[in-house]
This record gives sequence, structure tokens and C-alpha cells, in this order.
Amino acid sequence: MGKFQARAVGKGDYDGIRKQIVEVLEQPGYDDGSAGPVLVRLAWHASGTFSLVEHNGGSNGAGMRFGKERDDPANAGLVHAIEFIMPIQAANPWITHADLWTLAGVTALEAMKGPKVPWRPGRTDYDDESHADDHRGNIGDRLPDGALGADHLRHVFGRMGYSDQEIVALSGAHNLGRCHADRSGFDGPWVVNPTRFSNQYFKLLSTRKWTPRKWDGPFQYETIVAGERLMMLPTDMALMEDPEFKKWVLIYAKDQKKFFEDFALAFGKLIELGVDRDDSGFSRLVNKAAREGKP
Ligand code: DDH
Repeated sequence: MGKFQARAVGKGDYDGIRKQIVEVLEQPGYDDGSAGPVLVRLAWHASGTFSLVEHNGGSNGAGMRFGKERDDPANAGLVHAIEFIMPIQAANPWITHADLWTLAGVTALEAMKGPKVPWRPGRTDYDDESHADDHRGNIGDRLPDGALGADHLRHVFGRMGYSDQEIVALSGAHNLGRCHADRSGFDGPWVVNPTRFSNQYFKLLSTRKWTPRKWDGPFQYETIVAGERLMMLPTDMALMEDPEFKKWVLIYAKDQKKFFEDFALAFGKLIELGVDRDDSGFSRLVNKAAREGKP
């Protein structure tokens, strides 16, 4: 693990927090040497539980600190992300966990040469698990299942209010990081350099020949690039199989600038899901202590 030492900065000094997040990213003994990808995934899983219809879930509350959501198999491994940045919150109790998790995601993206994603503070933390459950209901089936296809993607992302184009743009996050056999059961990275954000994922998805991997793990696809085995989930391949999705895969494979612009908009929308601010800028679904300025 890195030699990072968290420091207290003034209340509201989000740039001071960002600097420390950038320092945390360097993790020589972990995965590909960076905490960045798993921090992006933390921001996504914190937010991607939102339901437009039921109006619950979303990035407010930081419910993943509590048993039920933390232990959801879909969130396996995200405890590492939470632990990487925990010292920053411990040194700066004025920032909510929910704000820190989303800020860490956008800061990591930018540090990995991705686009700048708009971020605003104001998320509040649930006081306890029962509070979290009140607002979240049963979130177990809300995050996508990599073994499924295009209908499932439209169902999951439609529930959050996303279009086909936005689904494809967001899926480009798989330029980063890897699957871990001991977390999701799937295995390997999608691209050769998984700590640098780019449109490689779309290029590889649309140009390589992908074949089923012969192994005793879950069904996934593979291709070999420069001696390295890369992977795609069935949900990734669904983006090439469905004509509407494929159209956007081909556009993003050719035009990285367009991908970055669309990704920044879709990710910015993601981390605001369920935040529901009032005039003070704080979320209505509120932890009273945080609202009153207490740690
Ligand atoms: Fe993902 N993702 N994701 N993903 N994801 C995994 C890893 C990462 C799906 C499944 C998996 C998004 C969409 C989908 C990231 C970001 C985003 C893993 C591997 C699985 C499985 C977990 C593990 O074993 O550690 C599926 C299915 C979908 C979908 O159907 C669309 C989106 C929208 C994002 C986003 O950020 C906007 C990142 C980053 C990772 C790498 C994590 C790591 O630890 O490395």
C-alpha cells in the first residue's frame, strides 16, 4: 500500500480533498498500481441503484457503509475503494461519505486522463442502516448483471432515465480496471492499459475477434493482444449485437472527443441521481447531523 498520509483541510476546501484523492491513487501493490478504477466503480455503484419511478436509491446516503448494501454480491470488492479513501474522511469529518465517494470517482477519472466531470457537494449520509433501507428498499437487483444482454441493459439503465446513447457512453468506463475472479467471478482487464481513460474499449470491441473463453469460470469472451488476454462480458458484447447500441460503439471508436463529451455528461448525471437538493443545496433525504454542520 502507498505511503499516503491524510491531512485536515479547511471546511469546504474540496480542492484540498481532491489533491489527497490524487495522492491515494498510487497503490504500487494493488492491481495495476492504481486505486483509480475501483474508485470510479464505487461512485457508479453508489449512484446506480437509483429508481426514477420509486424515487429512491442513488448517490445520496452512502448506504454501502451498512451491511445489506455493503454485502450485496454486486458490490464485492468495493470495500477496497472505501478503505483507500477512508483516512481522508477521518481527517476531514466535515465532508460526507456520499460526497467523498462521488468526488473520488470524478477526481480519479480526470487523473487517469479522462474528461472533467461536473461535481457539486451536498449529499448527506444516512445515520444508520434502517434509515438507508427506508429510502432504498430492495436494491439487490438494481445493478446490471454481466451475464445478460441488451434487454437487461435497457431495463436497468432505463430505470435510471438513460437513453441508448448514454448506456453505450457509460459502458465505456470499462476502459478502466479489471474483473477479479474473487469478486465478480469474471477475470481480466478489457484493455491493455487499464489505468488510462480512452476509447480503446470501443476500438477493441468493434475490431477484434472475440471468442468464448475456455475455462471453468463464468461465460466471458476473450481476445489476445500482444500476448495479453483481454476480456469482454456478455453485456459488453451485447453493445455490438444490438444495432442501436452498435451505432454508438462505432461512433465512439472513431471519435474519442465525442466519447469524452458524452461520457462526462452521462457520468455527471449519474452522480446526481437521487440527490434531490433543496434551496440550501443539501439533499432532502438528509442526515440531520450533517445538515446541522456536525460531523
Ligand atoms: Fe462495470 N463491471 N459494469 N461499469 N466497472 C466491473 C468492473 C468495473 C458491469 C459489470 C462489471 C459500468 C457498467 C457495467 C466499472 C465501471 C462501470 C466488473 C468486475 C463487472 C462484473 C468487478 C470485479 O470483479 O472486480 C456491467 C454488467 C455493466 C453494464 O451492464 C453496463 C458502468 C456504467 C461503469 C461506470 O463507471 C460508469 C469499473 C471502473 C470497473 C473496474 C473496477 C476495478 O476494480 O478495476
